[in-house]
Amino acid sequence: MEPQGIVKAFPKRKKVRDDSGKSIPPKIPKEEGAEIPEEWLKPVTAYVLQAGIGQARAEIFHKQIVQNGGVVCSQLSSEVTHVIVAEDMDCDRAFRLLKLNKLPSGLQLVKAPWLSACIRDQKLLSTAGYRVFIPHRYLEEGELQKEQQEACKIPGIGKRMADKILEILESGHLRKLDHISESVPVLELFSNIWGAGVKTAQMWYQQGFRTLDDIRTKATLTSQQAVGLKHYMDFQERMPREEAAEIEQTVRQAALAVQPGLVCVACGSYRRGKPTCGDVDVLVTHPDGQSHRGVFSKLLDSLHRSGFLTDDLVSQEDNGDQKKYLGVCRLPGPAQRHRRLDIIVVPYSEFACALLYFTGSAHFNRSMRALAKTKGMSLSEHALSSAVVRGPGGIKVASGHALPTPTERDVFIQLGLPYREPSERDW
Ligand code: 8DG
Ligand code: CA
Ligand code: CA
Repeated sequence: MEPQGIVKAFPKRKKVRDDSGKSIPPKIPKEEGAEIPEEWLKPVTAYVLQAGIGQARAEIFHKQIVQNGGVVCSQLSSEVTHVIVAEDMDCDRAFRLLKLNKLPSGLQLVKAPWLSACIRDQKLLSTAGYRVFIPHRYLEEGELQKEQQEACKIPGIGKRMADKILEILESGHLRKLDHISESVPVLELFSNIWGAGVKTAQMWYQQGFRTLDDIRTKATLTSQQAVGLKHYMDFQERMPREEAAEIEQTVRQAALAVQPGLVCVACGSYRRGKPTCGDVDVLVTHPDGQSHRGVFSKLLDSLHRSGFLTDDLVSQEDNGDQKKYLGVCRLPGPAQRHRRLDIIVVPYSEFACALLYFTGSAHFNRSMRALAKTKGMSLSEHALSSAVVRGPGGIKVASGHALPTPTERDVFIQLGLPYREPSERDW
């Protein structure tokens, strides 16, 4: 027969509710004489590792454990189920103090706040989130397998991911993320420099840089990043669409002075009707199909000479017949900010597809390209092409011929879609 503890000889006392409806633990009636232990800590045989907890607190823990039915051992033995450690105790130190090489089976290293929470709630709470994370080197082979089994059972979860899941379950967080969460705002700050991506931002972070001043004084910058840093604040801000219209008009006037009859259209968010624009994307073409030639460099020279273009970022002349410039401009007058400006010169035969592409949105373009693919066509900023032959795995084995698309509408028609106004392409 199971030996009956002193608690079991008494009927269980029901929890009572106070005025607020909150359940409160029953008080041990004074008339019952000596303190009668509650049973809920019965499964716990604890050893309190005093380091970092302090003698006074350790004594309170001892008293509470015993009073609630648990057992306290004065040293670590095979009966101990829970070692109570200070909240900031790390695994290496705990193992050193406990003189352990491996974690004995059935033993948990639990942080003191777990015990405090149990005492507060007067019940045995789960140790999840309070356990000290135990790296593999401290686990017995059997324990290790047992721990990994569960997480690895989930389809698609490999050992490395299972380890991370375990760490989160055991300790309540993933140490790798401690570092990441600190670096996130800095990485964001750095990657907002035009020309600096996440990789560069990470490299700078690893080099110990934390502020834009660090970058300015200590980092090695490409010429684009130097421009990006110089205009950091201006580039963070979107411009009102009225300003985008003035920039478009400035480019148009310069273009018409270079070559009469040129068509200049601000695309991107401006054409989609957005109230503010991150930059201005001006598409330039000539309806005679010829006179766009030679315009690119003449137009840029003119805009440089007038002082409208202040910095250059990229001048890409090798995209088929299209020429693309990325740079920085500023409207004349006081208190004007530097703005990002893209100028793209295209042959008239590609105008509709270029207009469609540079109007976006980027997400809309992706959807359109995906749709074209399902119909055996391919859509780019140059053309809508038909009869693309794809082999296994979707690899293009024969390129199609460009379909005539004099207007954006023709692209929609060829794809079997109803026309969408630019303002309806914002997804
Ligand atoms: P914004 O400048 O106001 O922030 O918005 P946007 O005008 O829509 O974006 P953008 O960066 O200036 O790009 C202009 C168009 O270029 C965009 O609407 C669609 C097209 N485009 C794509 N893919 C990509 C891409 O990967 N990056 C960029 N920058 N543009 C792209 O179709
Ligand atoms: Ca834009
Ligand atoms: Ca742009």
